[in-house]
Amino acid sequence: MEFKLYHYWRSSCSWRVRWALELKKVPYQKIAINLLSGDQRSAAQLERNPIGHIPTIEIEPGFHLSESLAIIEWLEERFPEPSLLPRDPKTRAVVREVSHMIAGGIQPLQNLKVLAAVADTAEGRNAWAKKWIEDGLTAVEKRLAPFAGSYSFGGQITMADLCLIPQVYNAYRYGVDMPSKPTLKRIYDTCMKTAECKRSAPENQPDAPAT
Ligand SMILES: N[C@@H](CCC(=O)N[C@@H](CS)C(=O)NCC(=O)O)C(=O)O
Repeated sequence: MEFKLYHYWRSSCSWRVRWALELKKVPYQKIAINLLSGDQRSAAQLERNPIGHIPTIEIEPGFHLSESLAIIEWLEERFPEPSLLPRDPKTRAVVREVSHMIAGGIQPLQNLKVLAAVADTAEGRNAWAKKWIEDGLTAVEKRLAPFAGSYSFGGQITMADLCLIPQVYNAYRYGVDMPSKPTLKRIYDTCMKTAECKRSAPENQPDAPAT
């Protein structure tokens, strides 16, 4: 049976999971949940994920899993190759640390429902998102510098890259200064050239608006 991924083209959390599925060559079907229309709060999506977020994956009829890092960890256990975690236990733990810094400490602050609650104007929402992405990525730059190679952790694409690249993509959207984060910028440029990253990128999703 093919997995069903409930996602949105521009959702950074969805991109993490799409990229993992591409890397592990797992076939899946994409079902668009339009965040701007509020589809994440439809009765059907709340049934799948009561907090009203995407991504959600259906791994067998009636069995859904949400939270991108839980989905990626499940994929890692179910489809171990290529691995998205290094073998060394300490480095493995730091991969998880950086993934959670982004998934727990940066992305939630720019969620649509948070932006709507913190400011009434697009200008105010953009300034808030930019401030917290800037703050968070400055910390990630510092934390990753000693570990980084072509990717966040040496020469292996890990779960940390799956979190980082969509976050840097959003940093560009909000006008965050990236030249001051040379490690992150280098990793972003390298990853964006890989086939799986490109295939899972927002603009290449069927629900992305035609340009
Ligand atoms: N911690 C969750 C966060 C999921 C999340 O915040 N998803 C966003 C899109 S990236 C969303 O559904 N937002 C809906 C909203 O703000 O109403 C994960 O990693 O999957």
